[in-house]
Amino acid sequence: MAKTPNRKKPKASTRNNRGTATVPAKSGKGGEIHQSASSGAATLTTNQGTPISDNQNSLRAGSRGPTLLEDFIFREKITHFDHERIPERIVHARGSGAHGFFQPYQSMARLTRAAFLQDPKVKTPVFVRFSTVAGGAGSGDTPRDVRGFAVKFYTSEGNFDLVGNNIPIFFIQDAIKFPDLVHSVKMEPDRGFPQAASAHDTFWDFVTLMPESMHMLLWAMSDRTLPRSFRMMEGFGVHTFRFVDADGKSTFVKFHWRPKIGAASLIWDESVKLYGADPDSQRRDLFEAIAMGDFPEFELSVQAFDQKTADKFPFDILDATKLIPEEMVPLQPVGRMVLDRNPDNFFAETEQVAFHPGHVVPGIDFTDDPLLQGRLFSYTDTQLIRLGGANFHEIPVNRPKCPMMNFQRDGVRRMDIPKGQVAYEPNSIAPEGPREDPERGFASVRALDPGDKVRVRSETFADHYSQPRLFYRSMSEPEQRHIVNAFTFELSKVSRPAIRRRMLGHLKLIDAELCSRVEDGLGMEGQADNITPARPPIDMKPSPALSIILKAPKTLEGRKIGVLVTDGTDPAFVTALRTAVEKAGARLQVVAPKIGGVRGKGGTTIDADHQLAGGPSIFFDAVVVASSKEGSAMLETEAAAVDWIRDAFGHLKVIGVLESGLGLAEEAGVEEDHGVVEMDGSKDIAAFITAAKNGRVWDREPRLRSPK
Ligand code: HDE
Repeated sequence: MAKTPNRKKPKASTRNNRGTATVPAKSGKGGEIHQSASSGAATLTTNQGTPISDNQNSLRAGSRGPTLLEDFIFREKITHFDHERIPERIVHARGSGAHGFFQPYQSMARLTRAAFLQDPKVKTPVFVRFSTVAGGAGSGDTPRDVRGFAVKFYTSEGNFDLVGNNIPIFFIQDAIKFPDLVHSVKMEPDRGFPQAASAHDTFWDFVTLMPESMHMLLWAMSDRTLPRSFRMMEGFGVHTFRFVDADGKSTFVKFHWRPKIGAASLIWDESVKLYGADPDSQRRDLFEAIAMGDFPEFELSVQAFDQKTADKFPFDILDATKLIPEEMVPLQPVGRMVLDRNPDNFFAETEQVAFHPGHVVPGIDFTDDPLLQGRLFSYTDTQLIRLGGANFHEIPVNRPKCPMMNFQRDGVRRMDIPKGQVAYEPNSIAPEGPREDPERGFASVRALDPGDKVRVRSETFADHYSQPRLFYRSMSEPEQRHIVNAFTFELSKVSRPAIRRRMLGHLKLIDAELCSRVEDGLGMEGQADNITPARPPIDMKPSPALSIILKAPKTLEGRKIGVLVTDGTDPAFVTALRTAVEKAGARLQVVAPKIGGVRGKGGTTIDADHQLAGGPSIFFDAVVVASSKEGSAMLETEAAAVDWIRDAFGHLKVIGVLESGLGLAEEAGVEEDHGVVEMDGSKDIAAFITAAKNGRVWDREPRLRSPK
């Protein structure tokens, strides 16, 4: 039997009674933590038993250069990881898709030769898949999680996939850490839970040992991971890419998507309740909006800059844990995407769509970001196992809509039937067959500056604290409160105090006030670890553009309003309310004690969209209590009705209350503030609409929950 290297038991002294191992560690050049097998821990090996010297860095040409194909350790690890789940996606398993089109505002020829960005008259078909990351395909839609924002452009020169997220940065700097990250956040392997949640020991154990993840953790604990709907979130390409013009000149670009109706988020208590009340809320929202003709629309912009500009930044543009504040490089609008058709079949399209950051077209190219370089390997590989073989490009949703011809042949589930005697090139037998096209063909930017073959993180990646500090300090007061709350909640679910102390130590480096607020929330004042940063943080100028609340438009477009009715409610009021709500671009839904509707004043039936217990106020952005006097009295002893109003108030929503419903509202604990609009019939509908356009009543929040 082969001898397993180093199977010694860890020394007793390396494990404390809380189960947190104190494994010896030292910092790499980029500030990443290396835990070593000295002092009795087992040696990490490949599946062939080869000892691994560095599990933090892939092999690359120079510390900032591209990853080398030779890296059998990285490839084995990633390949194994890619094949771990059949057939759901290992990450982003739960997603929702939509068809649509993209149209540029003007020609972008000065920056790129990409065919689909040349002519404002040309509409390019797209398929989009929005997703959560951590949960399985059957999990719910509203955990605290990053959202995927993947767009396939079927251009006239091939498919371009912009496989992004709703957060502009990422947890890790090197793709070799991705399997570790995902394993830490997924269900813990011995117990099979928690599903779709980061609030558990293994996630926080891992990320607190990865200082590079601090910036992403700040975003993950912010409102960004609780989007109100897929239609109301921003999207980002994350990595620095390149645009390449017709002369071969390249410009760095960062891709941004902005929702036309503005970004908006849920609040935590609401998302928890929504998870139970409607686990499909975001899938349903997207599907219904498109089915009703209220087409989601997003604007694509780029931040474009050259090497000289990049050299001036206090961070490395190849480091995916950093963003470029818009105040430093403004957004240039490129065009708009409209999602106007639901998939015909969820499995055939949404489940089988195969995105890949390596699907690029002439005019768009990569940089040497080590995260992007790793992704360029991973995505084809994962489709091979998920979609069963090399012919996944023939599945209708993946098939390019431009001519596609080459001499690749056969394989499992080949659909095309290629004709002719020739399956190679060059040939002299089939002169009409496809050949190279030096003019139109894809040409990689010649930017290679190969250094030594090293497994080293670039020193320019070592600042892990300045940008989380920038992010925290750029938030509005309510958003800062939510970040404090989220850290407090998540760390309270971590059973090992040592891990909590480690996270507090990182927070202290990010912002002392943030740290003490979280310490206070945990009841762990003064317990933050002392952590020495690889590089001391610097103060960057706050970027208000990073806040959702500070740039929220005053609008009801795409929102939903709920009205609570009972027998005796005035149908004319409901009709007038519907007209005003629809005029503001929103939808009105009627909630009644019974799904059969109510007998309104004068005997007219008012139809219901929801029965009370099945239509909680969590479904709506603002609500109106239009119960009659008798109806209100009856509902005062009905928990679902009291909760309906209490939750709307607790979730900081604007509440319109007809005089006849005031008693019920009081019973539910509603207190006067500028978000509670008392209504004396239809004449006050305009005042309600104006208040509701302002969105949530943020200054109500400190009255209701900590931190005050
Ligand atoms: Fe992905 N990622 N990823 N990812 N990713 C996948 O590909 C991977 C990363 C993103 O709706 C997988 O087809 C590695 C960053 C989206 O179908 C897999 C690394 C960003 C989607 C994979 C990353 C993303 C995926 C799983 C570290 C934002 C869903 C199924 C280098 C820019 C696309 C699949 C859809 C899916 C690998 C990091 C976005 C396993 C190795 C950073 C939106 O190939």
